[in-house]
Amino acid sequence: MSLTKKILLGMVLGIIVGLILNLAVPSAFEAVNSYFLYPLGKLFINLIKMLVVPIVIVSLILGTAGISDPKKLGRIGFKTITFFLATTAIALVLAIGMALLIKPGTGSFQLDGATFEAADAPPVVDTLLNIIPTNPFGAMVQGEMLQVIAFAIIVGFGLARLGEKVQGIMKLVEQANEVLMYLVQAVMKVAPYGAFALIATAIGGQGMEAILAMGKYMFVVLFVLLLHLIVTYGASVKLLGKMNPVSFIKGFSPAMVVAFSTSSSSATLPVSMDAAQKKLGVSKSVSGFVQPLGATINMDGTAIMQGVATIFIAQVYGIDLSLTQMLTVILTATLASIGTAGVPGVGLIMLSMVLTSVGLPVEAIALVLGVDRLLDMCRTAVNITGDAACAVIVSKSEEGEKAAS
Ligand code: DAS
Repeated sequence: MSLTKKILLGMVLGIIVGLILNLAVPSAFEAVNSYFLYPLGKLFINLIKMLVVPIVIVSLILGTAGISDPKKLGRIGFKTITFFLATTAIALVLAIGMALLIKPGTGSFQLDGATFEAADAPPVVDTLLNIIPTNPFGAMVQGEMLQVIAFAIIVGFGLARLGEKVQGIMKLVEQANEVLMYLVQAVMKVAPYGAFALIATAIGGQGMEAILAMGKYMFVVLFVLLLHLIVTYGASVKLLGKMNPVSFIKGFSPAMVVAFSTSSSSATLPVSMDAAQKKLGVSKSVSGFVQPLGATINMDGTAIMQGVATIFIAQVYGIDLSLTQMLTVILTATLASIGTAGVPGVGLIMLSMVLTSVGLPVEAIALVLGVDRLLDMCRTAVNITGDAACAVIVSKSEEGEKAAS
């Protein structure tokens, strides 16, 4: 049985066990969760988090070093960042628009309105300058992903320029990459069991009634995720990547399932790069640059959750956000999704930054916390699909550049 099928089977069993624990023997949930489900899920998540920083560093150094021509690196970098920012902005406009239209936060459950002071945003110049790490090893230890990315790209650029002189280091990085790919495959063997435990905990702990109570909120997030996948990525892959959107999704689906089960864009990186190169015809150099970068800085699915959650929470508090505040949500959610690694649950942590920026209480995250595990799985699959769509488009356009030159 393929890994994909094993993961899906693990999830179905997790849902069944979660429902049994919640409906038939709720008294047993605490014990079963404490001694079995939680440790199994936590083991799986920790194994993934352990690999994230090394994967991002090694993949990006190799990807950048694989583009020897600085002009080509500049061209690919510009196209990549432009696509990432444009699709994240579209994702947020869709999210906020649908949340305002469907109003998931209005209805029986309302809290008293509250006014909170919005935190002052750090000056933009400092934020940009801080991307260059004064201590790259400190950045790795702290998991400062933007600084880790900057360091990896700069090292990769240096390796590309020095070429033959640094063959030894290149060989070392390539072998480090082999080790990491092996370790990811080994961790993926735990994925079916991890997916089982995580879903059983989510459903066993929250129960279907809580999940249904959050039904409207979940519906809006899932609807916009699907809309973004089909319309934004489908249209861009067809029009700019000259690829049939159905073939795109079918070819990339194995990576989407792994992203769904791991809730980690970075841990799925080896599978998503393999799928992009072997099934979608993306060149190794473009895939090696675009996808590791995207796994960290491009999270459209996360931005969608943050956009909907912010409007949902404002509605629950009976607060009407002004147009300026909505624009602030778009800017903050875009910035928030750039700076963190693709690991489970980061979207919810970054949501606090978005809520603070528009003066909403951070404690309100508790309203969406219970269903976030399920939504994280879905939005992570969308996050990596956006990276793959970008890789297809950039790879296709680079073919055009090569033909023209
Ligand atoms: N789990 C994150 C990722 O890996 C997304 C999120 O937490 O929103 O992309």
